[in-house]
Amino acid sequence: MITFFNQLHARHQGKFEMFRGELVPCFEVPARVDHVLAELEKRRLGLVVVPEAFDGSVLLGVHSQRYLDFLASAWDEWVGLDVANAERDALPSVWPVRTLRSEVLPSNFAARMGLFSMDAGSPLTSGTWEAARAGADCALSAAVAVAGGERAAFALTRPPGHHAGADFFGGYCFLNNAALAAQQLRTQGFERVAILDLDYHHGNGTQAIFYERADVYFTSIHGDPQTEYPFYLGYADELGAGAGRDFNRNWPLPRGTGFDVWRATLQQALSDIAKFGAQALVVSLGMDTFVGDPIAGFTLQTQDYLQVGEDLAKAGLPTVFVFEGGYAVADVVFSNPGMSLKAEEVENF
Ligand code: SP5
Ligand code: ZN
Repeated sequence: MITFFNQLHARHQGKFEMFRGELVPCFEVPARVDHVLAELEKRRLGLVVVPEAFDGSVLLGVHSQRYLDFLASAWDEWVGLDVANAERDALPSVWPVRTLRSEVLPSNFAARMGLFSMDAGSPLTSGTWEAARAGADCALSAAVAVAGGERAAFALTRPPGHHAGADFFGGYCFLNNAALAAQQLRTQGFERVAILDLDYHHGNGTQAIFYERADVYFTSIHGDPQTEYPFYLGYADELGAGAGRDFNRNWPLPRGTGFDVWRATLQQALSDIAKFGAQALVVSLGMDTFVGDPIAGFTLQTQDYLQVGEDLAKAGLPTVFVFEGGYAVADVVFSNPGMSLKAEEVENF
């Protein structure tokens, strides 16, 4: 399997996120993908390639112009407010919730930070835009490779993407890499594309982007949003709308769910993907389902991921894997012979 990786990911390096009234060190750190890369190279598990740089207009297939304009200029604006900001991450602190207007574009920077975000856990840093663009390039390149005949391609990216919507960031995500990959597959001739989101957290951004479309089926297995982030989306009654009715399916599972139940759910999701008639698959590959993950609540073990890989391979579809969450930094290591995945037993995070 070919892997796309760009070292520019490390340009996004948040310091703190808001948690229970204080700023705590970020969980989403550059070391996450560096560990995976080191293991891929050690085991010689296929080519690791730097992606081509795509034109910014490709992002408009998924994101709004005003959101992209904001992201591109946000850091300069932040430092423009106060040169001392160069040493600080930018975090939002005010949001246009119900009854407030979101179609107006305020000139105030803090107001736009809130307009274009969903939480205070996703710091915007000097290199966020550069890293996110490089990540999107990885996802797009993986889709191009699969469209060109590769059976599977892996976008080893960060920051992750599946919480990012058409016009907002959050959940550590800025550009929706899985959505961009799916859209690219559509553009290159696959009529029906399925997205299978295996991250512990519901992929609210991806769901919303395709919610009214029948050509991209979205399904997600995740911690029940009654208790788990992102809380406000990911319930079982979200089935799609308009032309997209019945092309969205969620599988919320309680915190503490183990592999037997999780795998039975995966079989159901894969069966629905087959019924949909998918011609290509995008897997939002969050590894925060691992038992040792510091911010999640499922209990999958290292050896379980080998079976996950087998189950996915049996689906028999050209597949783009896009890395999402997974915060047990030293444990989240993959082997990918023919798409199987493995989290290596190393010391606890
Ligand atoms: C891509 C992805 O996995 N995003 C997850 C975003 C989760 N954000 C909320 C994290 C809450 C952190 N809780 C810390 C608990 C420490 N004991
Ligand atoms: Zn996650």
